[in-house]
Amino acid sequence: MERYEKTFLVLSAAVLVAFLVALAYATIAMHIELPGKAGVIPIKPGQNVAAAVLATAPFNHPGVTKIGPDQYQVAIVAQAWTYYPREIEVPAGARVTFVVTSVDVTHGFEIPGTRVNMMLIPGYISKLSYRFRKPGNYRIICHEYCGILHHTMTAVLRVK
Ligand SMILES: [Cu+2]
Repeated sequence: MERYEKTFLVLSAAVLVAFLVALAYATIAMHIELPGKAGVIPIKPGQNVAAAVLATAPFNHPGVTKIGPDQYQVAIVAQAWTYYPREIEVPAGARVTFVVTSVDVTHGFEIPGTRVNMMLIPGYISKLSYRFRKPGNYRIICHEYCGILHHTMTAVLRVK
């Protein structure tokens, strides 16, 4: 075997092992994973995803709901190239649980400067809780390329 061939094989194997370690670290240590079974929109045979999403609570009435003392649920529907609703208001310091889904293609849901960062897959429900301690306007952005107007896909979260 050529010396270079051997080096190439060893390097290839090392890169593969490095990727597997990174994948294991992301799933086991950082808990980055796809939404589980609990977060699926029930779709009837012949029904399209958009109709199913809009017929399923809480997405039939998206928006902010007080679910407990100092706890709020924010239901959001993502669609190329906007979010419903586009303006959300929550009190500072409260625990905010985002329940988000997409009606068409894969979208993103990120609030820069926080750990709020989810992928929205059509028919799946993405859920994440966060406490906004600092009042201000937070921009919600789509960070999964979703078409020609992807860069315009934003919403505003006002923390008062
Ligand atoms: Cu996008």
